[in-house]
Amino acid sequence: DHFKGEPMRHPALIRRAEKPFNGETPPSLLIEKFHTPNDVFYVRNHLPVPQVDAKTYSLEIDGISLNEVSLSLQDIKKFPKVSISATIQCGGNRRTEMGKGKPVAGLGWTGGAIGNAKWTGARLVDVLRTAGFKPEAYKHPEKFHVKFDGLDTDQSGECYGASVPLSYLLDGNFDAILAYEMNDKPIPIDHGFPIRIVLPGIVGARSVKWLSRVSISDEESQSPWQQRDYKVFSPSVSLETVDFSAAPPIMETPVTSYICSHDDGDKVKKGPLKLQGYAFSGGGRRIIRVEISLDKGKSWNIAKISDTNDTNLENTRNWSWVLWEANINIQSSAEIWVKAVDSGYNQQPEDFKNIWNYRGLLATAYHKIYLDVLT
Ligand code: MTE
Ligand code: MO
Repeated sequence: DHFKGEPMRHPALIRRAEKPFNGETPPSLLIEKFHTPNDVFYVRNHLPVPQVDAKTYSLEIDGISLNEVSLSLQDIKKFPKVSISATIQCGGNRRTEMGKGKPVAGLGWTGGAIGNAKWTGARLVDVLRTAGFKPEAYKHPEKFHVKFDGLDTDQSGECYGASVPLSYLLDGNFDAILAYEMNDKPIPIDHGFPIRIVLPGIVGARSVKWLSRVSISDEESQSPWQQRDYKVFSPSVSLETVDFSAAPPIMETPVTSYICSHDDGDKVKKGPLKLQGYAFSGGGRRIIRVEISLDKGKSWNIAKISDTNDTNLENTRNWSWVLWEANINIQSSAEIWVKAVDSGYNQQPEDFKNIWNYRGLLATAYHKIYLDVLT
């Protein structure tokens, strides 16, 4: 059994698959804290969890214009210690809603395949410098890719892998962290112990856990999660007709928002009601506004959004979600809509119709729930 060494999981996680393990955070727990507690942070594994011994762990660095270097966990801890606050979200978050109109393929996540944490470790660029990394060595950075391999492998020995264009790393406002702490504790096994790369503002699939190798290459990672999954195609493309080379892998993610305090179909009392949830946008864009409608968009209430409170951390951009709350007055049963606006003035689509894709990825339409008012 390739799964016999799996860690214990918190009973509150909503289990979506067992082998490999996948569990989402109940939305009601997401709104309790700005930093999601480690033990209830969603888990998205594609393969069995690898057994890693921190004493013998080593990270290999190699590739174009780099010297081959091998670093122990102790070596990595000697680099300047940096902490950032960043949200990680699965590309499949909210897939269930997209699948309501027309079925989609993939794990049935509701809105809990997302979490926000304080990540602490070494900056990737600092570590790469020990392998001789010099930005000037790459004349056309968009032609190079930074590839990440995990220690988790399938039965044929193929590991989980992902890559990002080198241009992300050369951007001085991008915080790529080789994290060994999550919320001030060693990274839990399920989240990549002893080292995971955290690539903030980018779809969760690229933040490789149990990191074994970083390379600079003139091609993308050839892993199926880079080449086939985690790409978004036109609504008219199906698994039968898809040309995987026709779309790039998802990187920065679009603006989204979610109501966490209530479920679709909940019964509530007539009168004042507090709604709560989260909103997030990728690429380091801030959430500037969250709006609630009780009348299908005829009028909107502005929600109060949390301070992202990152002043003690070393974020170069806003990589974290906001938690929001809105005090409404509900007089009769209604559909409640939420939408968010980010600092690029991007807004969510009103419904899933024209963003539907057969894998159910980037399901970022307005979140709509029906509340039944007791009379
Ligand atoms: N890294 C490895 N090595 N193996 C994986 O299966 N899953 C990816 C990413 N990194 C994965 C991985 C995906 S799709 C997501 S959404 C995030 O990890 C989930 O991170 P989490 O389990 O810490 O929440
Ligand atoms: Mo994911």
